[in-house]
Amino acid sequence: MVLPLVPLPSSITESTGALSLTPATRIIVEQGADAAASVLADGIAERTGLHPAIAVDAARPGDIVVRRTARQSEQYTLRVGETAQLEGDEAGLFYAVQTLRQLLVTDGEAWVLPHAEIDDAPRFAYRGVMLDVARTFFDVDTVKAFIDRASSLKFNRLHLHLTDDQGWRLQIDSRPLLAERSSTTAALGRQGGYYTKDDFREIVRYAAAHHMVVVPEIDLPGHTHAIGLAYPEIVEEPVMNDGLLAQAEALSQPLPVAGEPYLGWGVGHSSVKIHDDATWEFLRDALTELAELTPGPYLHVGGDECLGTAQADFGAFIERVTALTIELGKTPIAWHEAGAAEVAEGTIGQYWGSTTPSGAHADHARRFAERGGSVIMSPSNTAYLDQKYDADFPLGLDWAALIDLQTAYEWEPTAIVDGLPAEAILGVEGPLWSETIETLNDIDQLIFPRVAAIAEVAWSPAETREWASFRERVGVLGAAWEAAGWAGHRPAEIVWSSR
Ligand code: TNX
Repeated sequence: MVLPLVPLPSSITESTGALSLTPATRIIVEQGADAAASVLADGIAERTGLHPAIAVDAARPGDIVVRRTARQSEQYTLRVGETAQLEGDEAGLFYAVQTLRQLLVTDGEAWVLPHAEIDDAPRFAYRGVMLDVARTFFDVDTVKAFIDRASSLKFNRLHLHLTDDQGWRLQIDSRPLLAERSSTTAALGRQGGYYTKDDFREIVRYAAAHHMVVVPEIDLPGHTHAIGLAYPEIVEEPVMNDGLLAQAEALSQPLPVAGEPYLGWGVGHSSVKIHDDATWEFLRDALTELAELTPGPYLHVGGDECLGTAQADFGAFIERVTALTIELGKTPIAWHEAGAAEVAEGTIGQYWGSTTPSGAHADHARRFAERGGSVIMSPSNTAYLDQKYDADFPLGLDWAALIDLQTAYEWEPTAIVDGLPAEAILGVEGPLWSETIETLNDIDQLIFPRVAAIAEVAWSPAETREWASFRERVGVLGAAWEAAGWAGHRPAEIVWSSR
């Protein structure tokens, strides 16, 4: 049977035989590998029901040895023979553990690890998933569940889309009305909510324990209608656009009205007042508190879909907000439209155009590299986790594409924007927008199995990626997801094995 490893490691050498797990199996910890040992013990217990003891001792045949070494970060090796040996730095060991969990197979009676030698390291430094907690608010436990899923596939960035027209989801002490008023609703009249600062710290802590860095986004200057429920003086009157009007009519959704909660999901109608001092006092306060709460290096400042804003005003805003972010000690990230402006040096762009760029999208993406920054690739017709698999799929939108698993898999991040040097591609992210989803089960339906495809694009060497191989591996890995309670979609593209 094929080894169900996703993302595919850089190098695998299989040999015959297998190490059997028994109640006597121990985890031997060497050189401060305690964290990885306990993650491994939990993972084995969850999958097999066995509870290996953790010990500091000489290894005996059948033991699993976890050894921390000063390898390059995120690299690891895994050797399964008479014993199993895991080596890496802290992040590398965490990934070695994820690989070992995927290797666990049952022959009907016992749980075994097939003999193999694996050497592995990621292709891209930034391997992200995004969760939109603005259109639907997801509580801390759901965010943790999302982290469990993503980290098992070696994603290392959790982008939280914390604010949008429908709601503001983070407590800001200097602007208490955001939590009190701007957070109370969500799209389609769903219940709102927000994270207290302690909630947010808990998400950051849990993410870090899973080697994921939180990338918080305050979407600006558009997608800001909700701010106007609390601080109307800094938000412009809504400006309608044809797309919004047509969509509102087709879906019988309300239009945005200043000062009232916006329950539709049309875009492009809102903006903060770009030239007012009060706006910048607000932004300085909010972004300062966010920067203090965020140990990671990035703040995402949005920049998408400002359809009612004059280009010169948009440019002035982006220039100033990216400079402010740097002043606060963080690296700004912005959606690719911001590349039309003089972004601060080092700003990272997030490309969400098509795999065949239209209009000025490619120019915008290149601009980040020209200004000493880099680009995260999230092409909406392959990497968007919120798009439907097929026309009949009950969840998801379809404006970018219908994205089946093969489409989510077969794209190459370096082949999209001509003239963007490969070194300027920081990585890959799969965004999950939440207009049409409400529950963890809905999340699972949209992300599994496609999030595995994005994981492999982000992690595995380009020359080893092959749909036929991925298809087979996912078909076997599905059983492990099911055992974990991750009830994803089961498209007919895959032959799903039952074990
Ligand atoms: C476009 S992608 C948006 C979001 C929507 C999403 C739905 C991007 C930067 N903006 O506001 O939620 O489409 O697919």
